[in-house]
Amino acid sequence: MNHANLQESHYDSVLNAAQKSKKTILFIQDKSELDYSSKKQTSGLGPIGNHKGRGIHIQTTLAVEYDKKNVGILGLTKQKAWIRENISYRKQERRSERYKRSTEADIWRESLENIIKPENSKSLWVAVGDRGNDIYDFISFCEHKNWNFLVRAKNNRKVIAEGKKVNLINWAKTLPSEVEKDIKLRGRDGNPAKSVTVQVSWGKVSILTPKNGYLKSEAEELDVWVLHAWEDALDGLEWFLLTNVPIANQDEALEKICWYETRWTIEEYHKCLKTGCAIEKRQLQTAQGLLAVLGVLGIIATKLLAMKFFAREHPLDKASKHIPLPSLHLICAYFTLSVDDITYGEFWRRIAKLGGFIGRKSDGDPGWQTLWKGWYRFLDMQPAQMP
Ligand SMILES: [Mn+2]
Repeated sequence: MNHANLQESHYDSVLNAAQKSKKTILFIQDKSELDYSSKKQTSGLGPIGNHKGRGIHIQTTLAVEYDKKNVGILGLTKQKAWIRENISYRKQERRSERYKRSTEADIWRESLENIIKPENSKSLWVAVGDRGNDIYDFISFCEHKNWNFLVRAKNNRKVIAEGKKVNLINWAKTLPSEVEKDIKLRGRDGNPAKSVTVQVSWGKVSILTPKNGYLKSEAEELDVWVLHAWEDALDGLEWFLLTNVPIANQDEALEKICWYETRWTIEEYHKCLKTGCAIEKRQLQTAQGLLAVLGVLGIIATKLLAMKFFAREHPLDKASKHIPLPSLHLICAYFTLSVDDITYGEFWRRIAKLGGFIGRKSDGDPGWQTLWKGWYRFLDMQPAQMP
């Protein structure tokens, strides 16, 4: 079994759930690297980072149900894992030749290719990505295949705005603020979480086919909206977002920003995969073995992520509504709690306690490591059951 065929049936069931949903579905993509530099005995790995480290590259597409109040994790519709080759083509290869070859930039587009939206579906499907996803070929693909997209702009590309040829970012900066929005920033690198207020403006532009000589497509003009969100502070938050979903008013502009705020779920997924299941600490002889392990753990990470989100958003729901009774009886017997009274939030904290979470008031939410450990202990308590 390899990574791809271990995950295939998971993709199918997630896609099935997305097709049945009536809510907006965000297909959030991002890249990450699994670092095995310290595992000298593992063969078959390739360069990562600045080519000094060794490991595996992954690109994950996470399907998320979105509405104004809640975010529901459905799971993966694609996860690609690959090992970069050691040799550098780039020296001998001409630029035009390089672009003929399938490159890592194509993965953003390829990740959407297996996702088919039924024609009678009334829900909105949107592909969401960060600055790495600001790729002309991706935008053009979305236009031609009727995919909605929302990506953070990186390139100050040539566009036509108000009948004039301008640079996208420069032009977007000239648009006056039309509305304000509060954005919650997660705590990062030891900094606490905080909320900031951003100004929001937007406008319509046409993207021109870049003239770099490598394009597979004919020259075309793609109509998109650019959204500028910025904090009035030195080094404050600033986003330039590109989307082909029309923006006609303030509400529609703010909604796009909410979608982009939801993008951090993919970062949380990769974090869960790395710190929770400690995938980078696995000792295996070959990279092929690691890829197969990723096939399984990559799916388990979506289940933990889904439960963590659910517990955060519905902490007071009765656990008996969502957790199979035999499992609930186990936890309640272990901690001497009442099966009828226990809430989903409490159930979840108890799982974390099994993994070593102490749970004093000052401890905040349990982290990925204790949740993952607790989940495994919990599964061990249930005879002959797999996740
Ligand atoms: Mn990224």
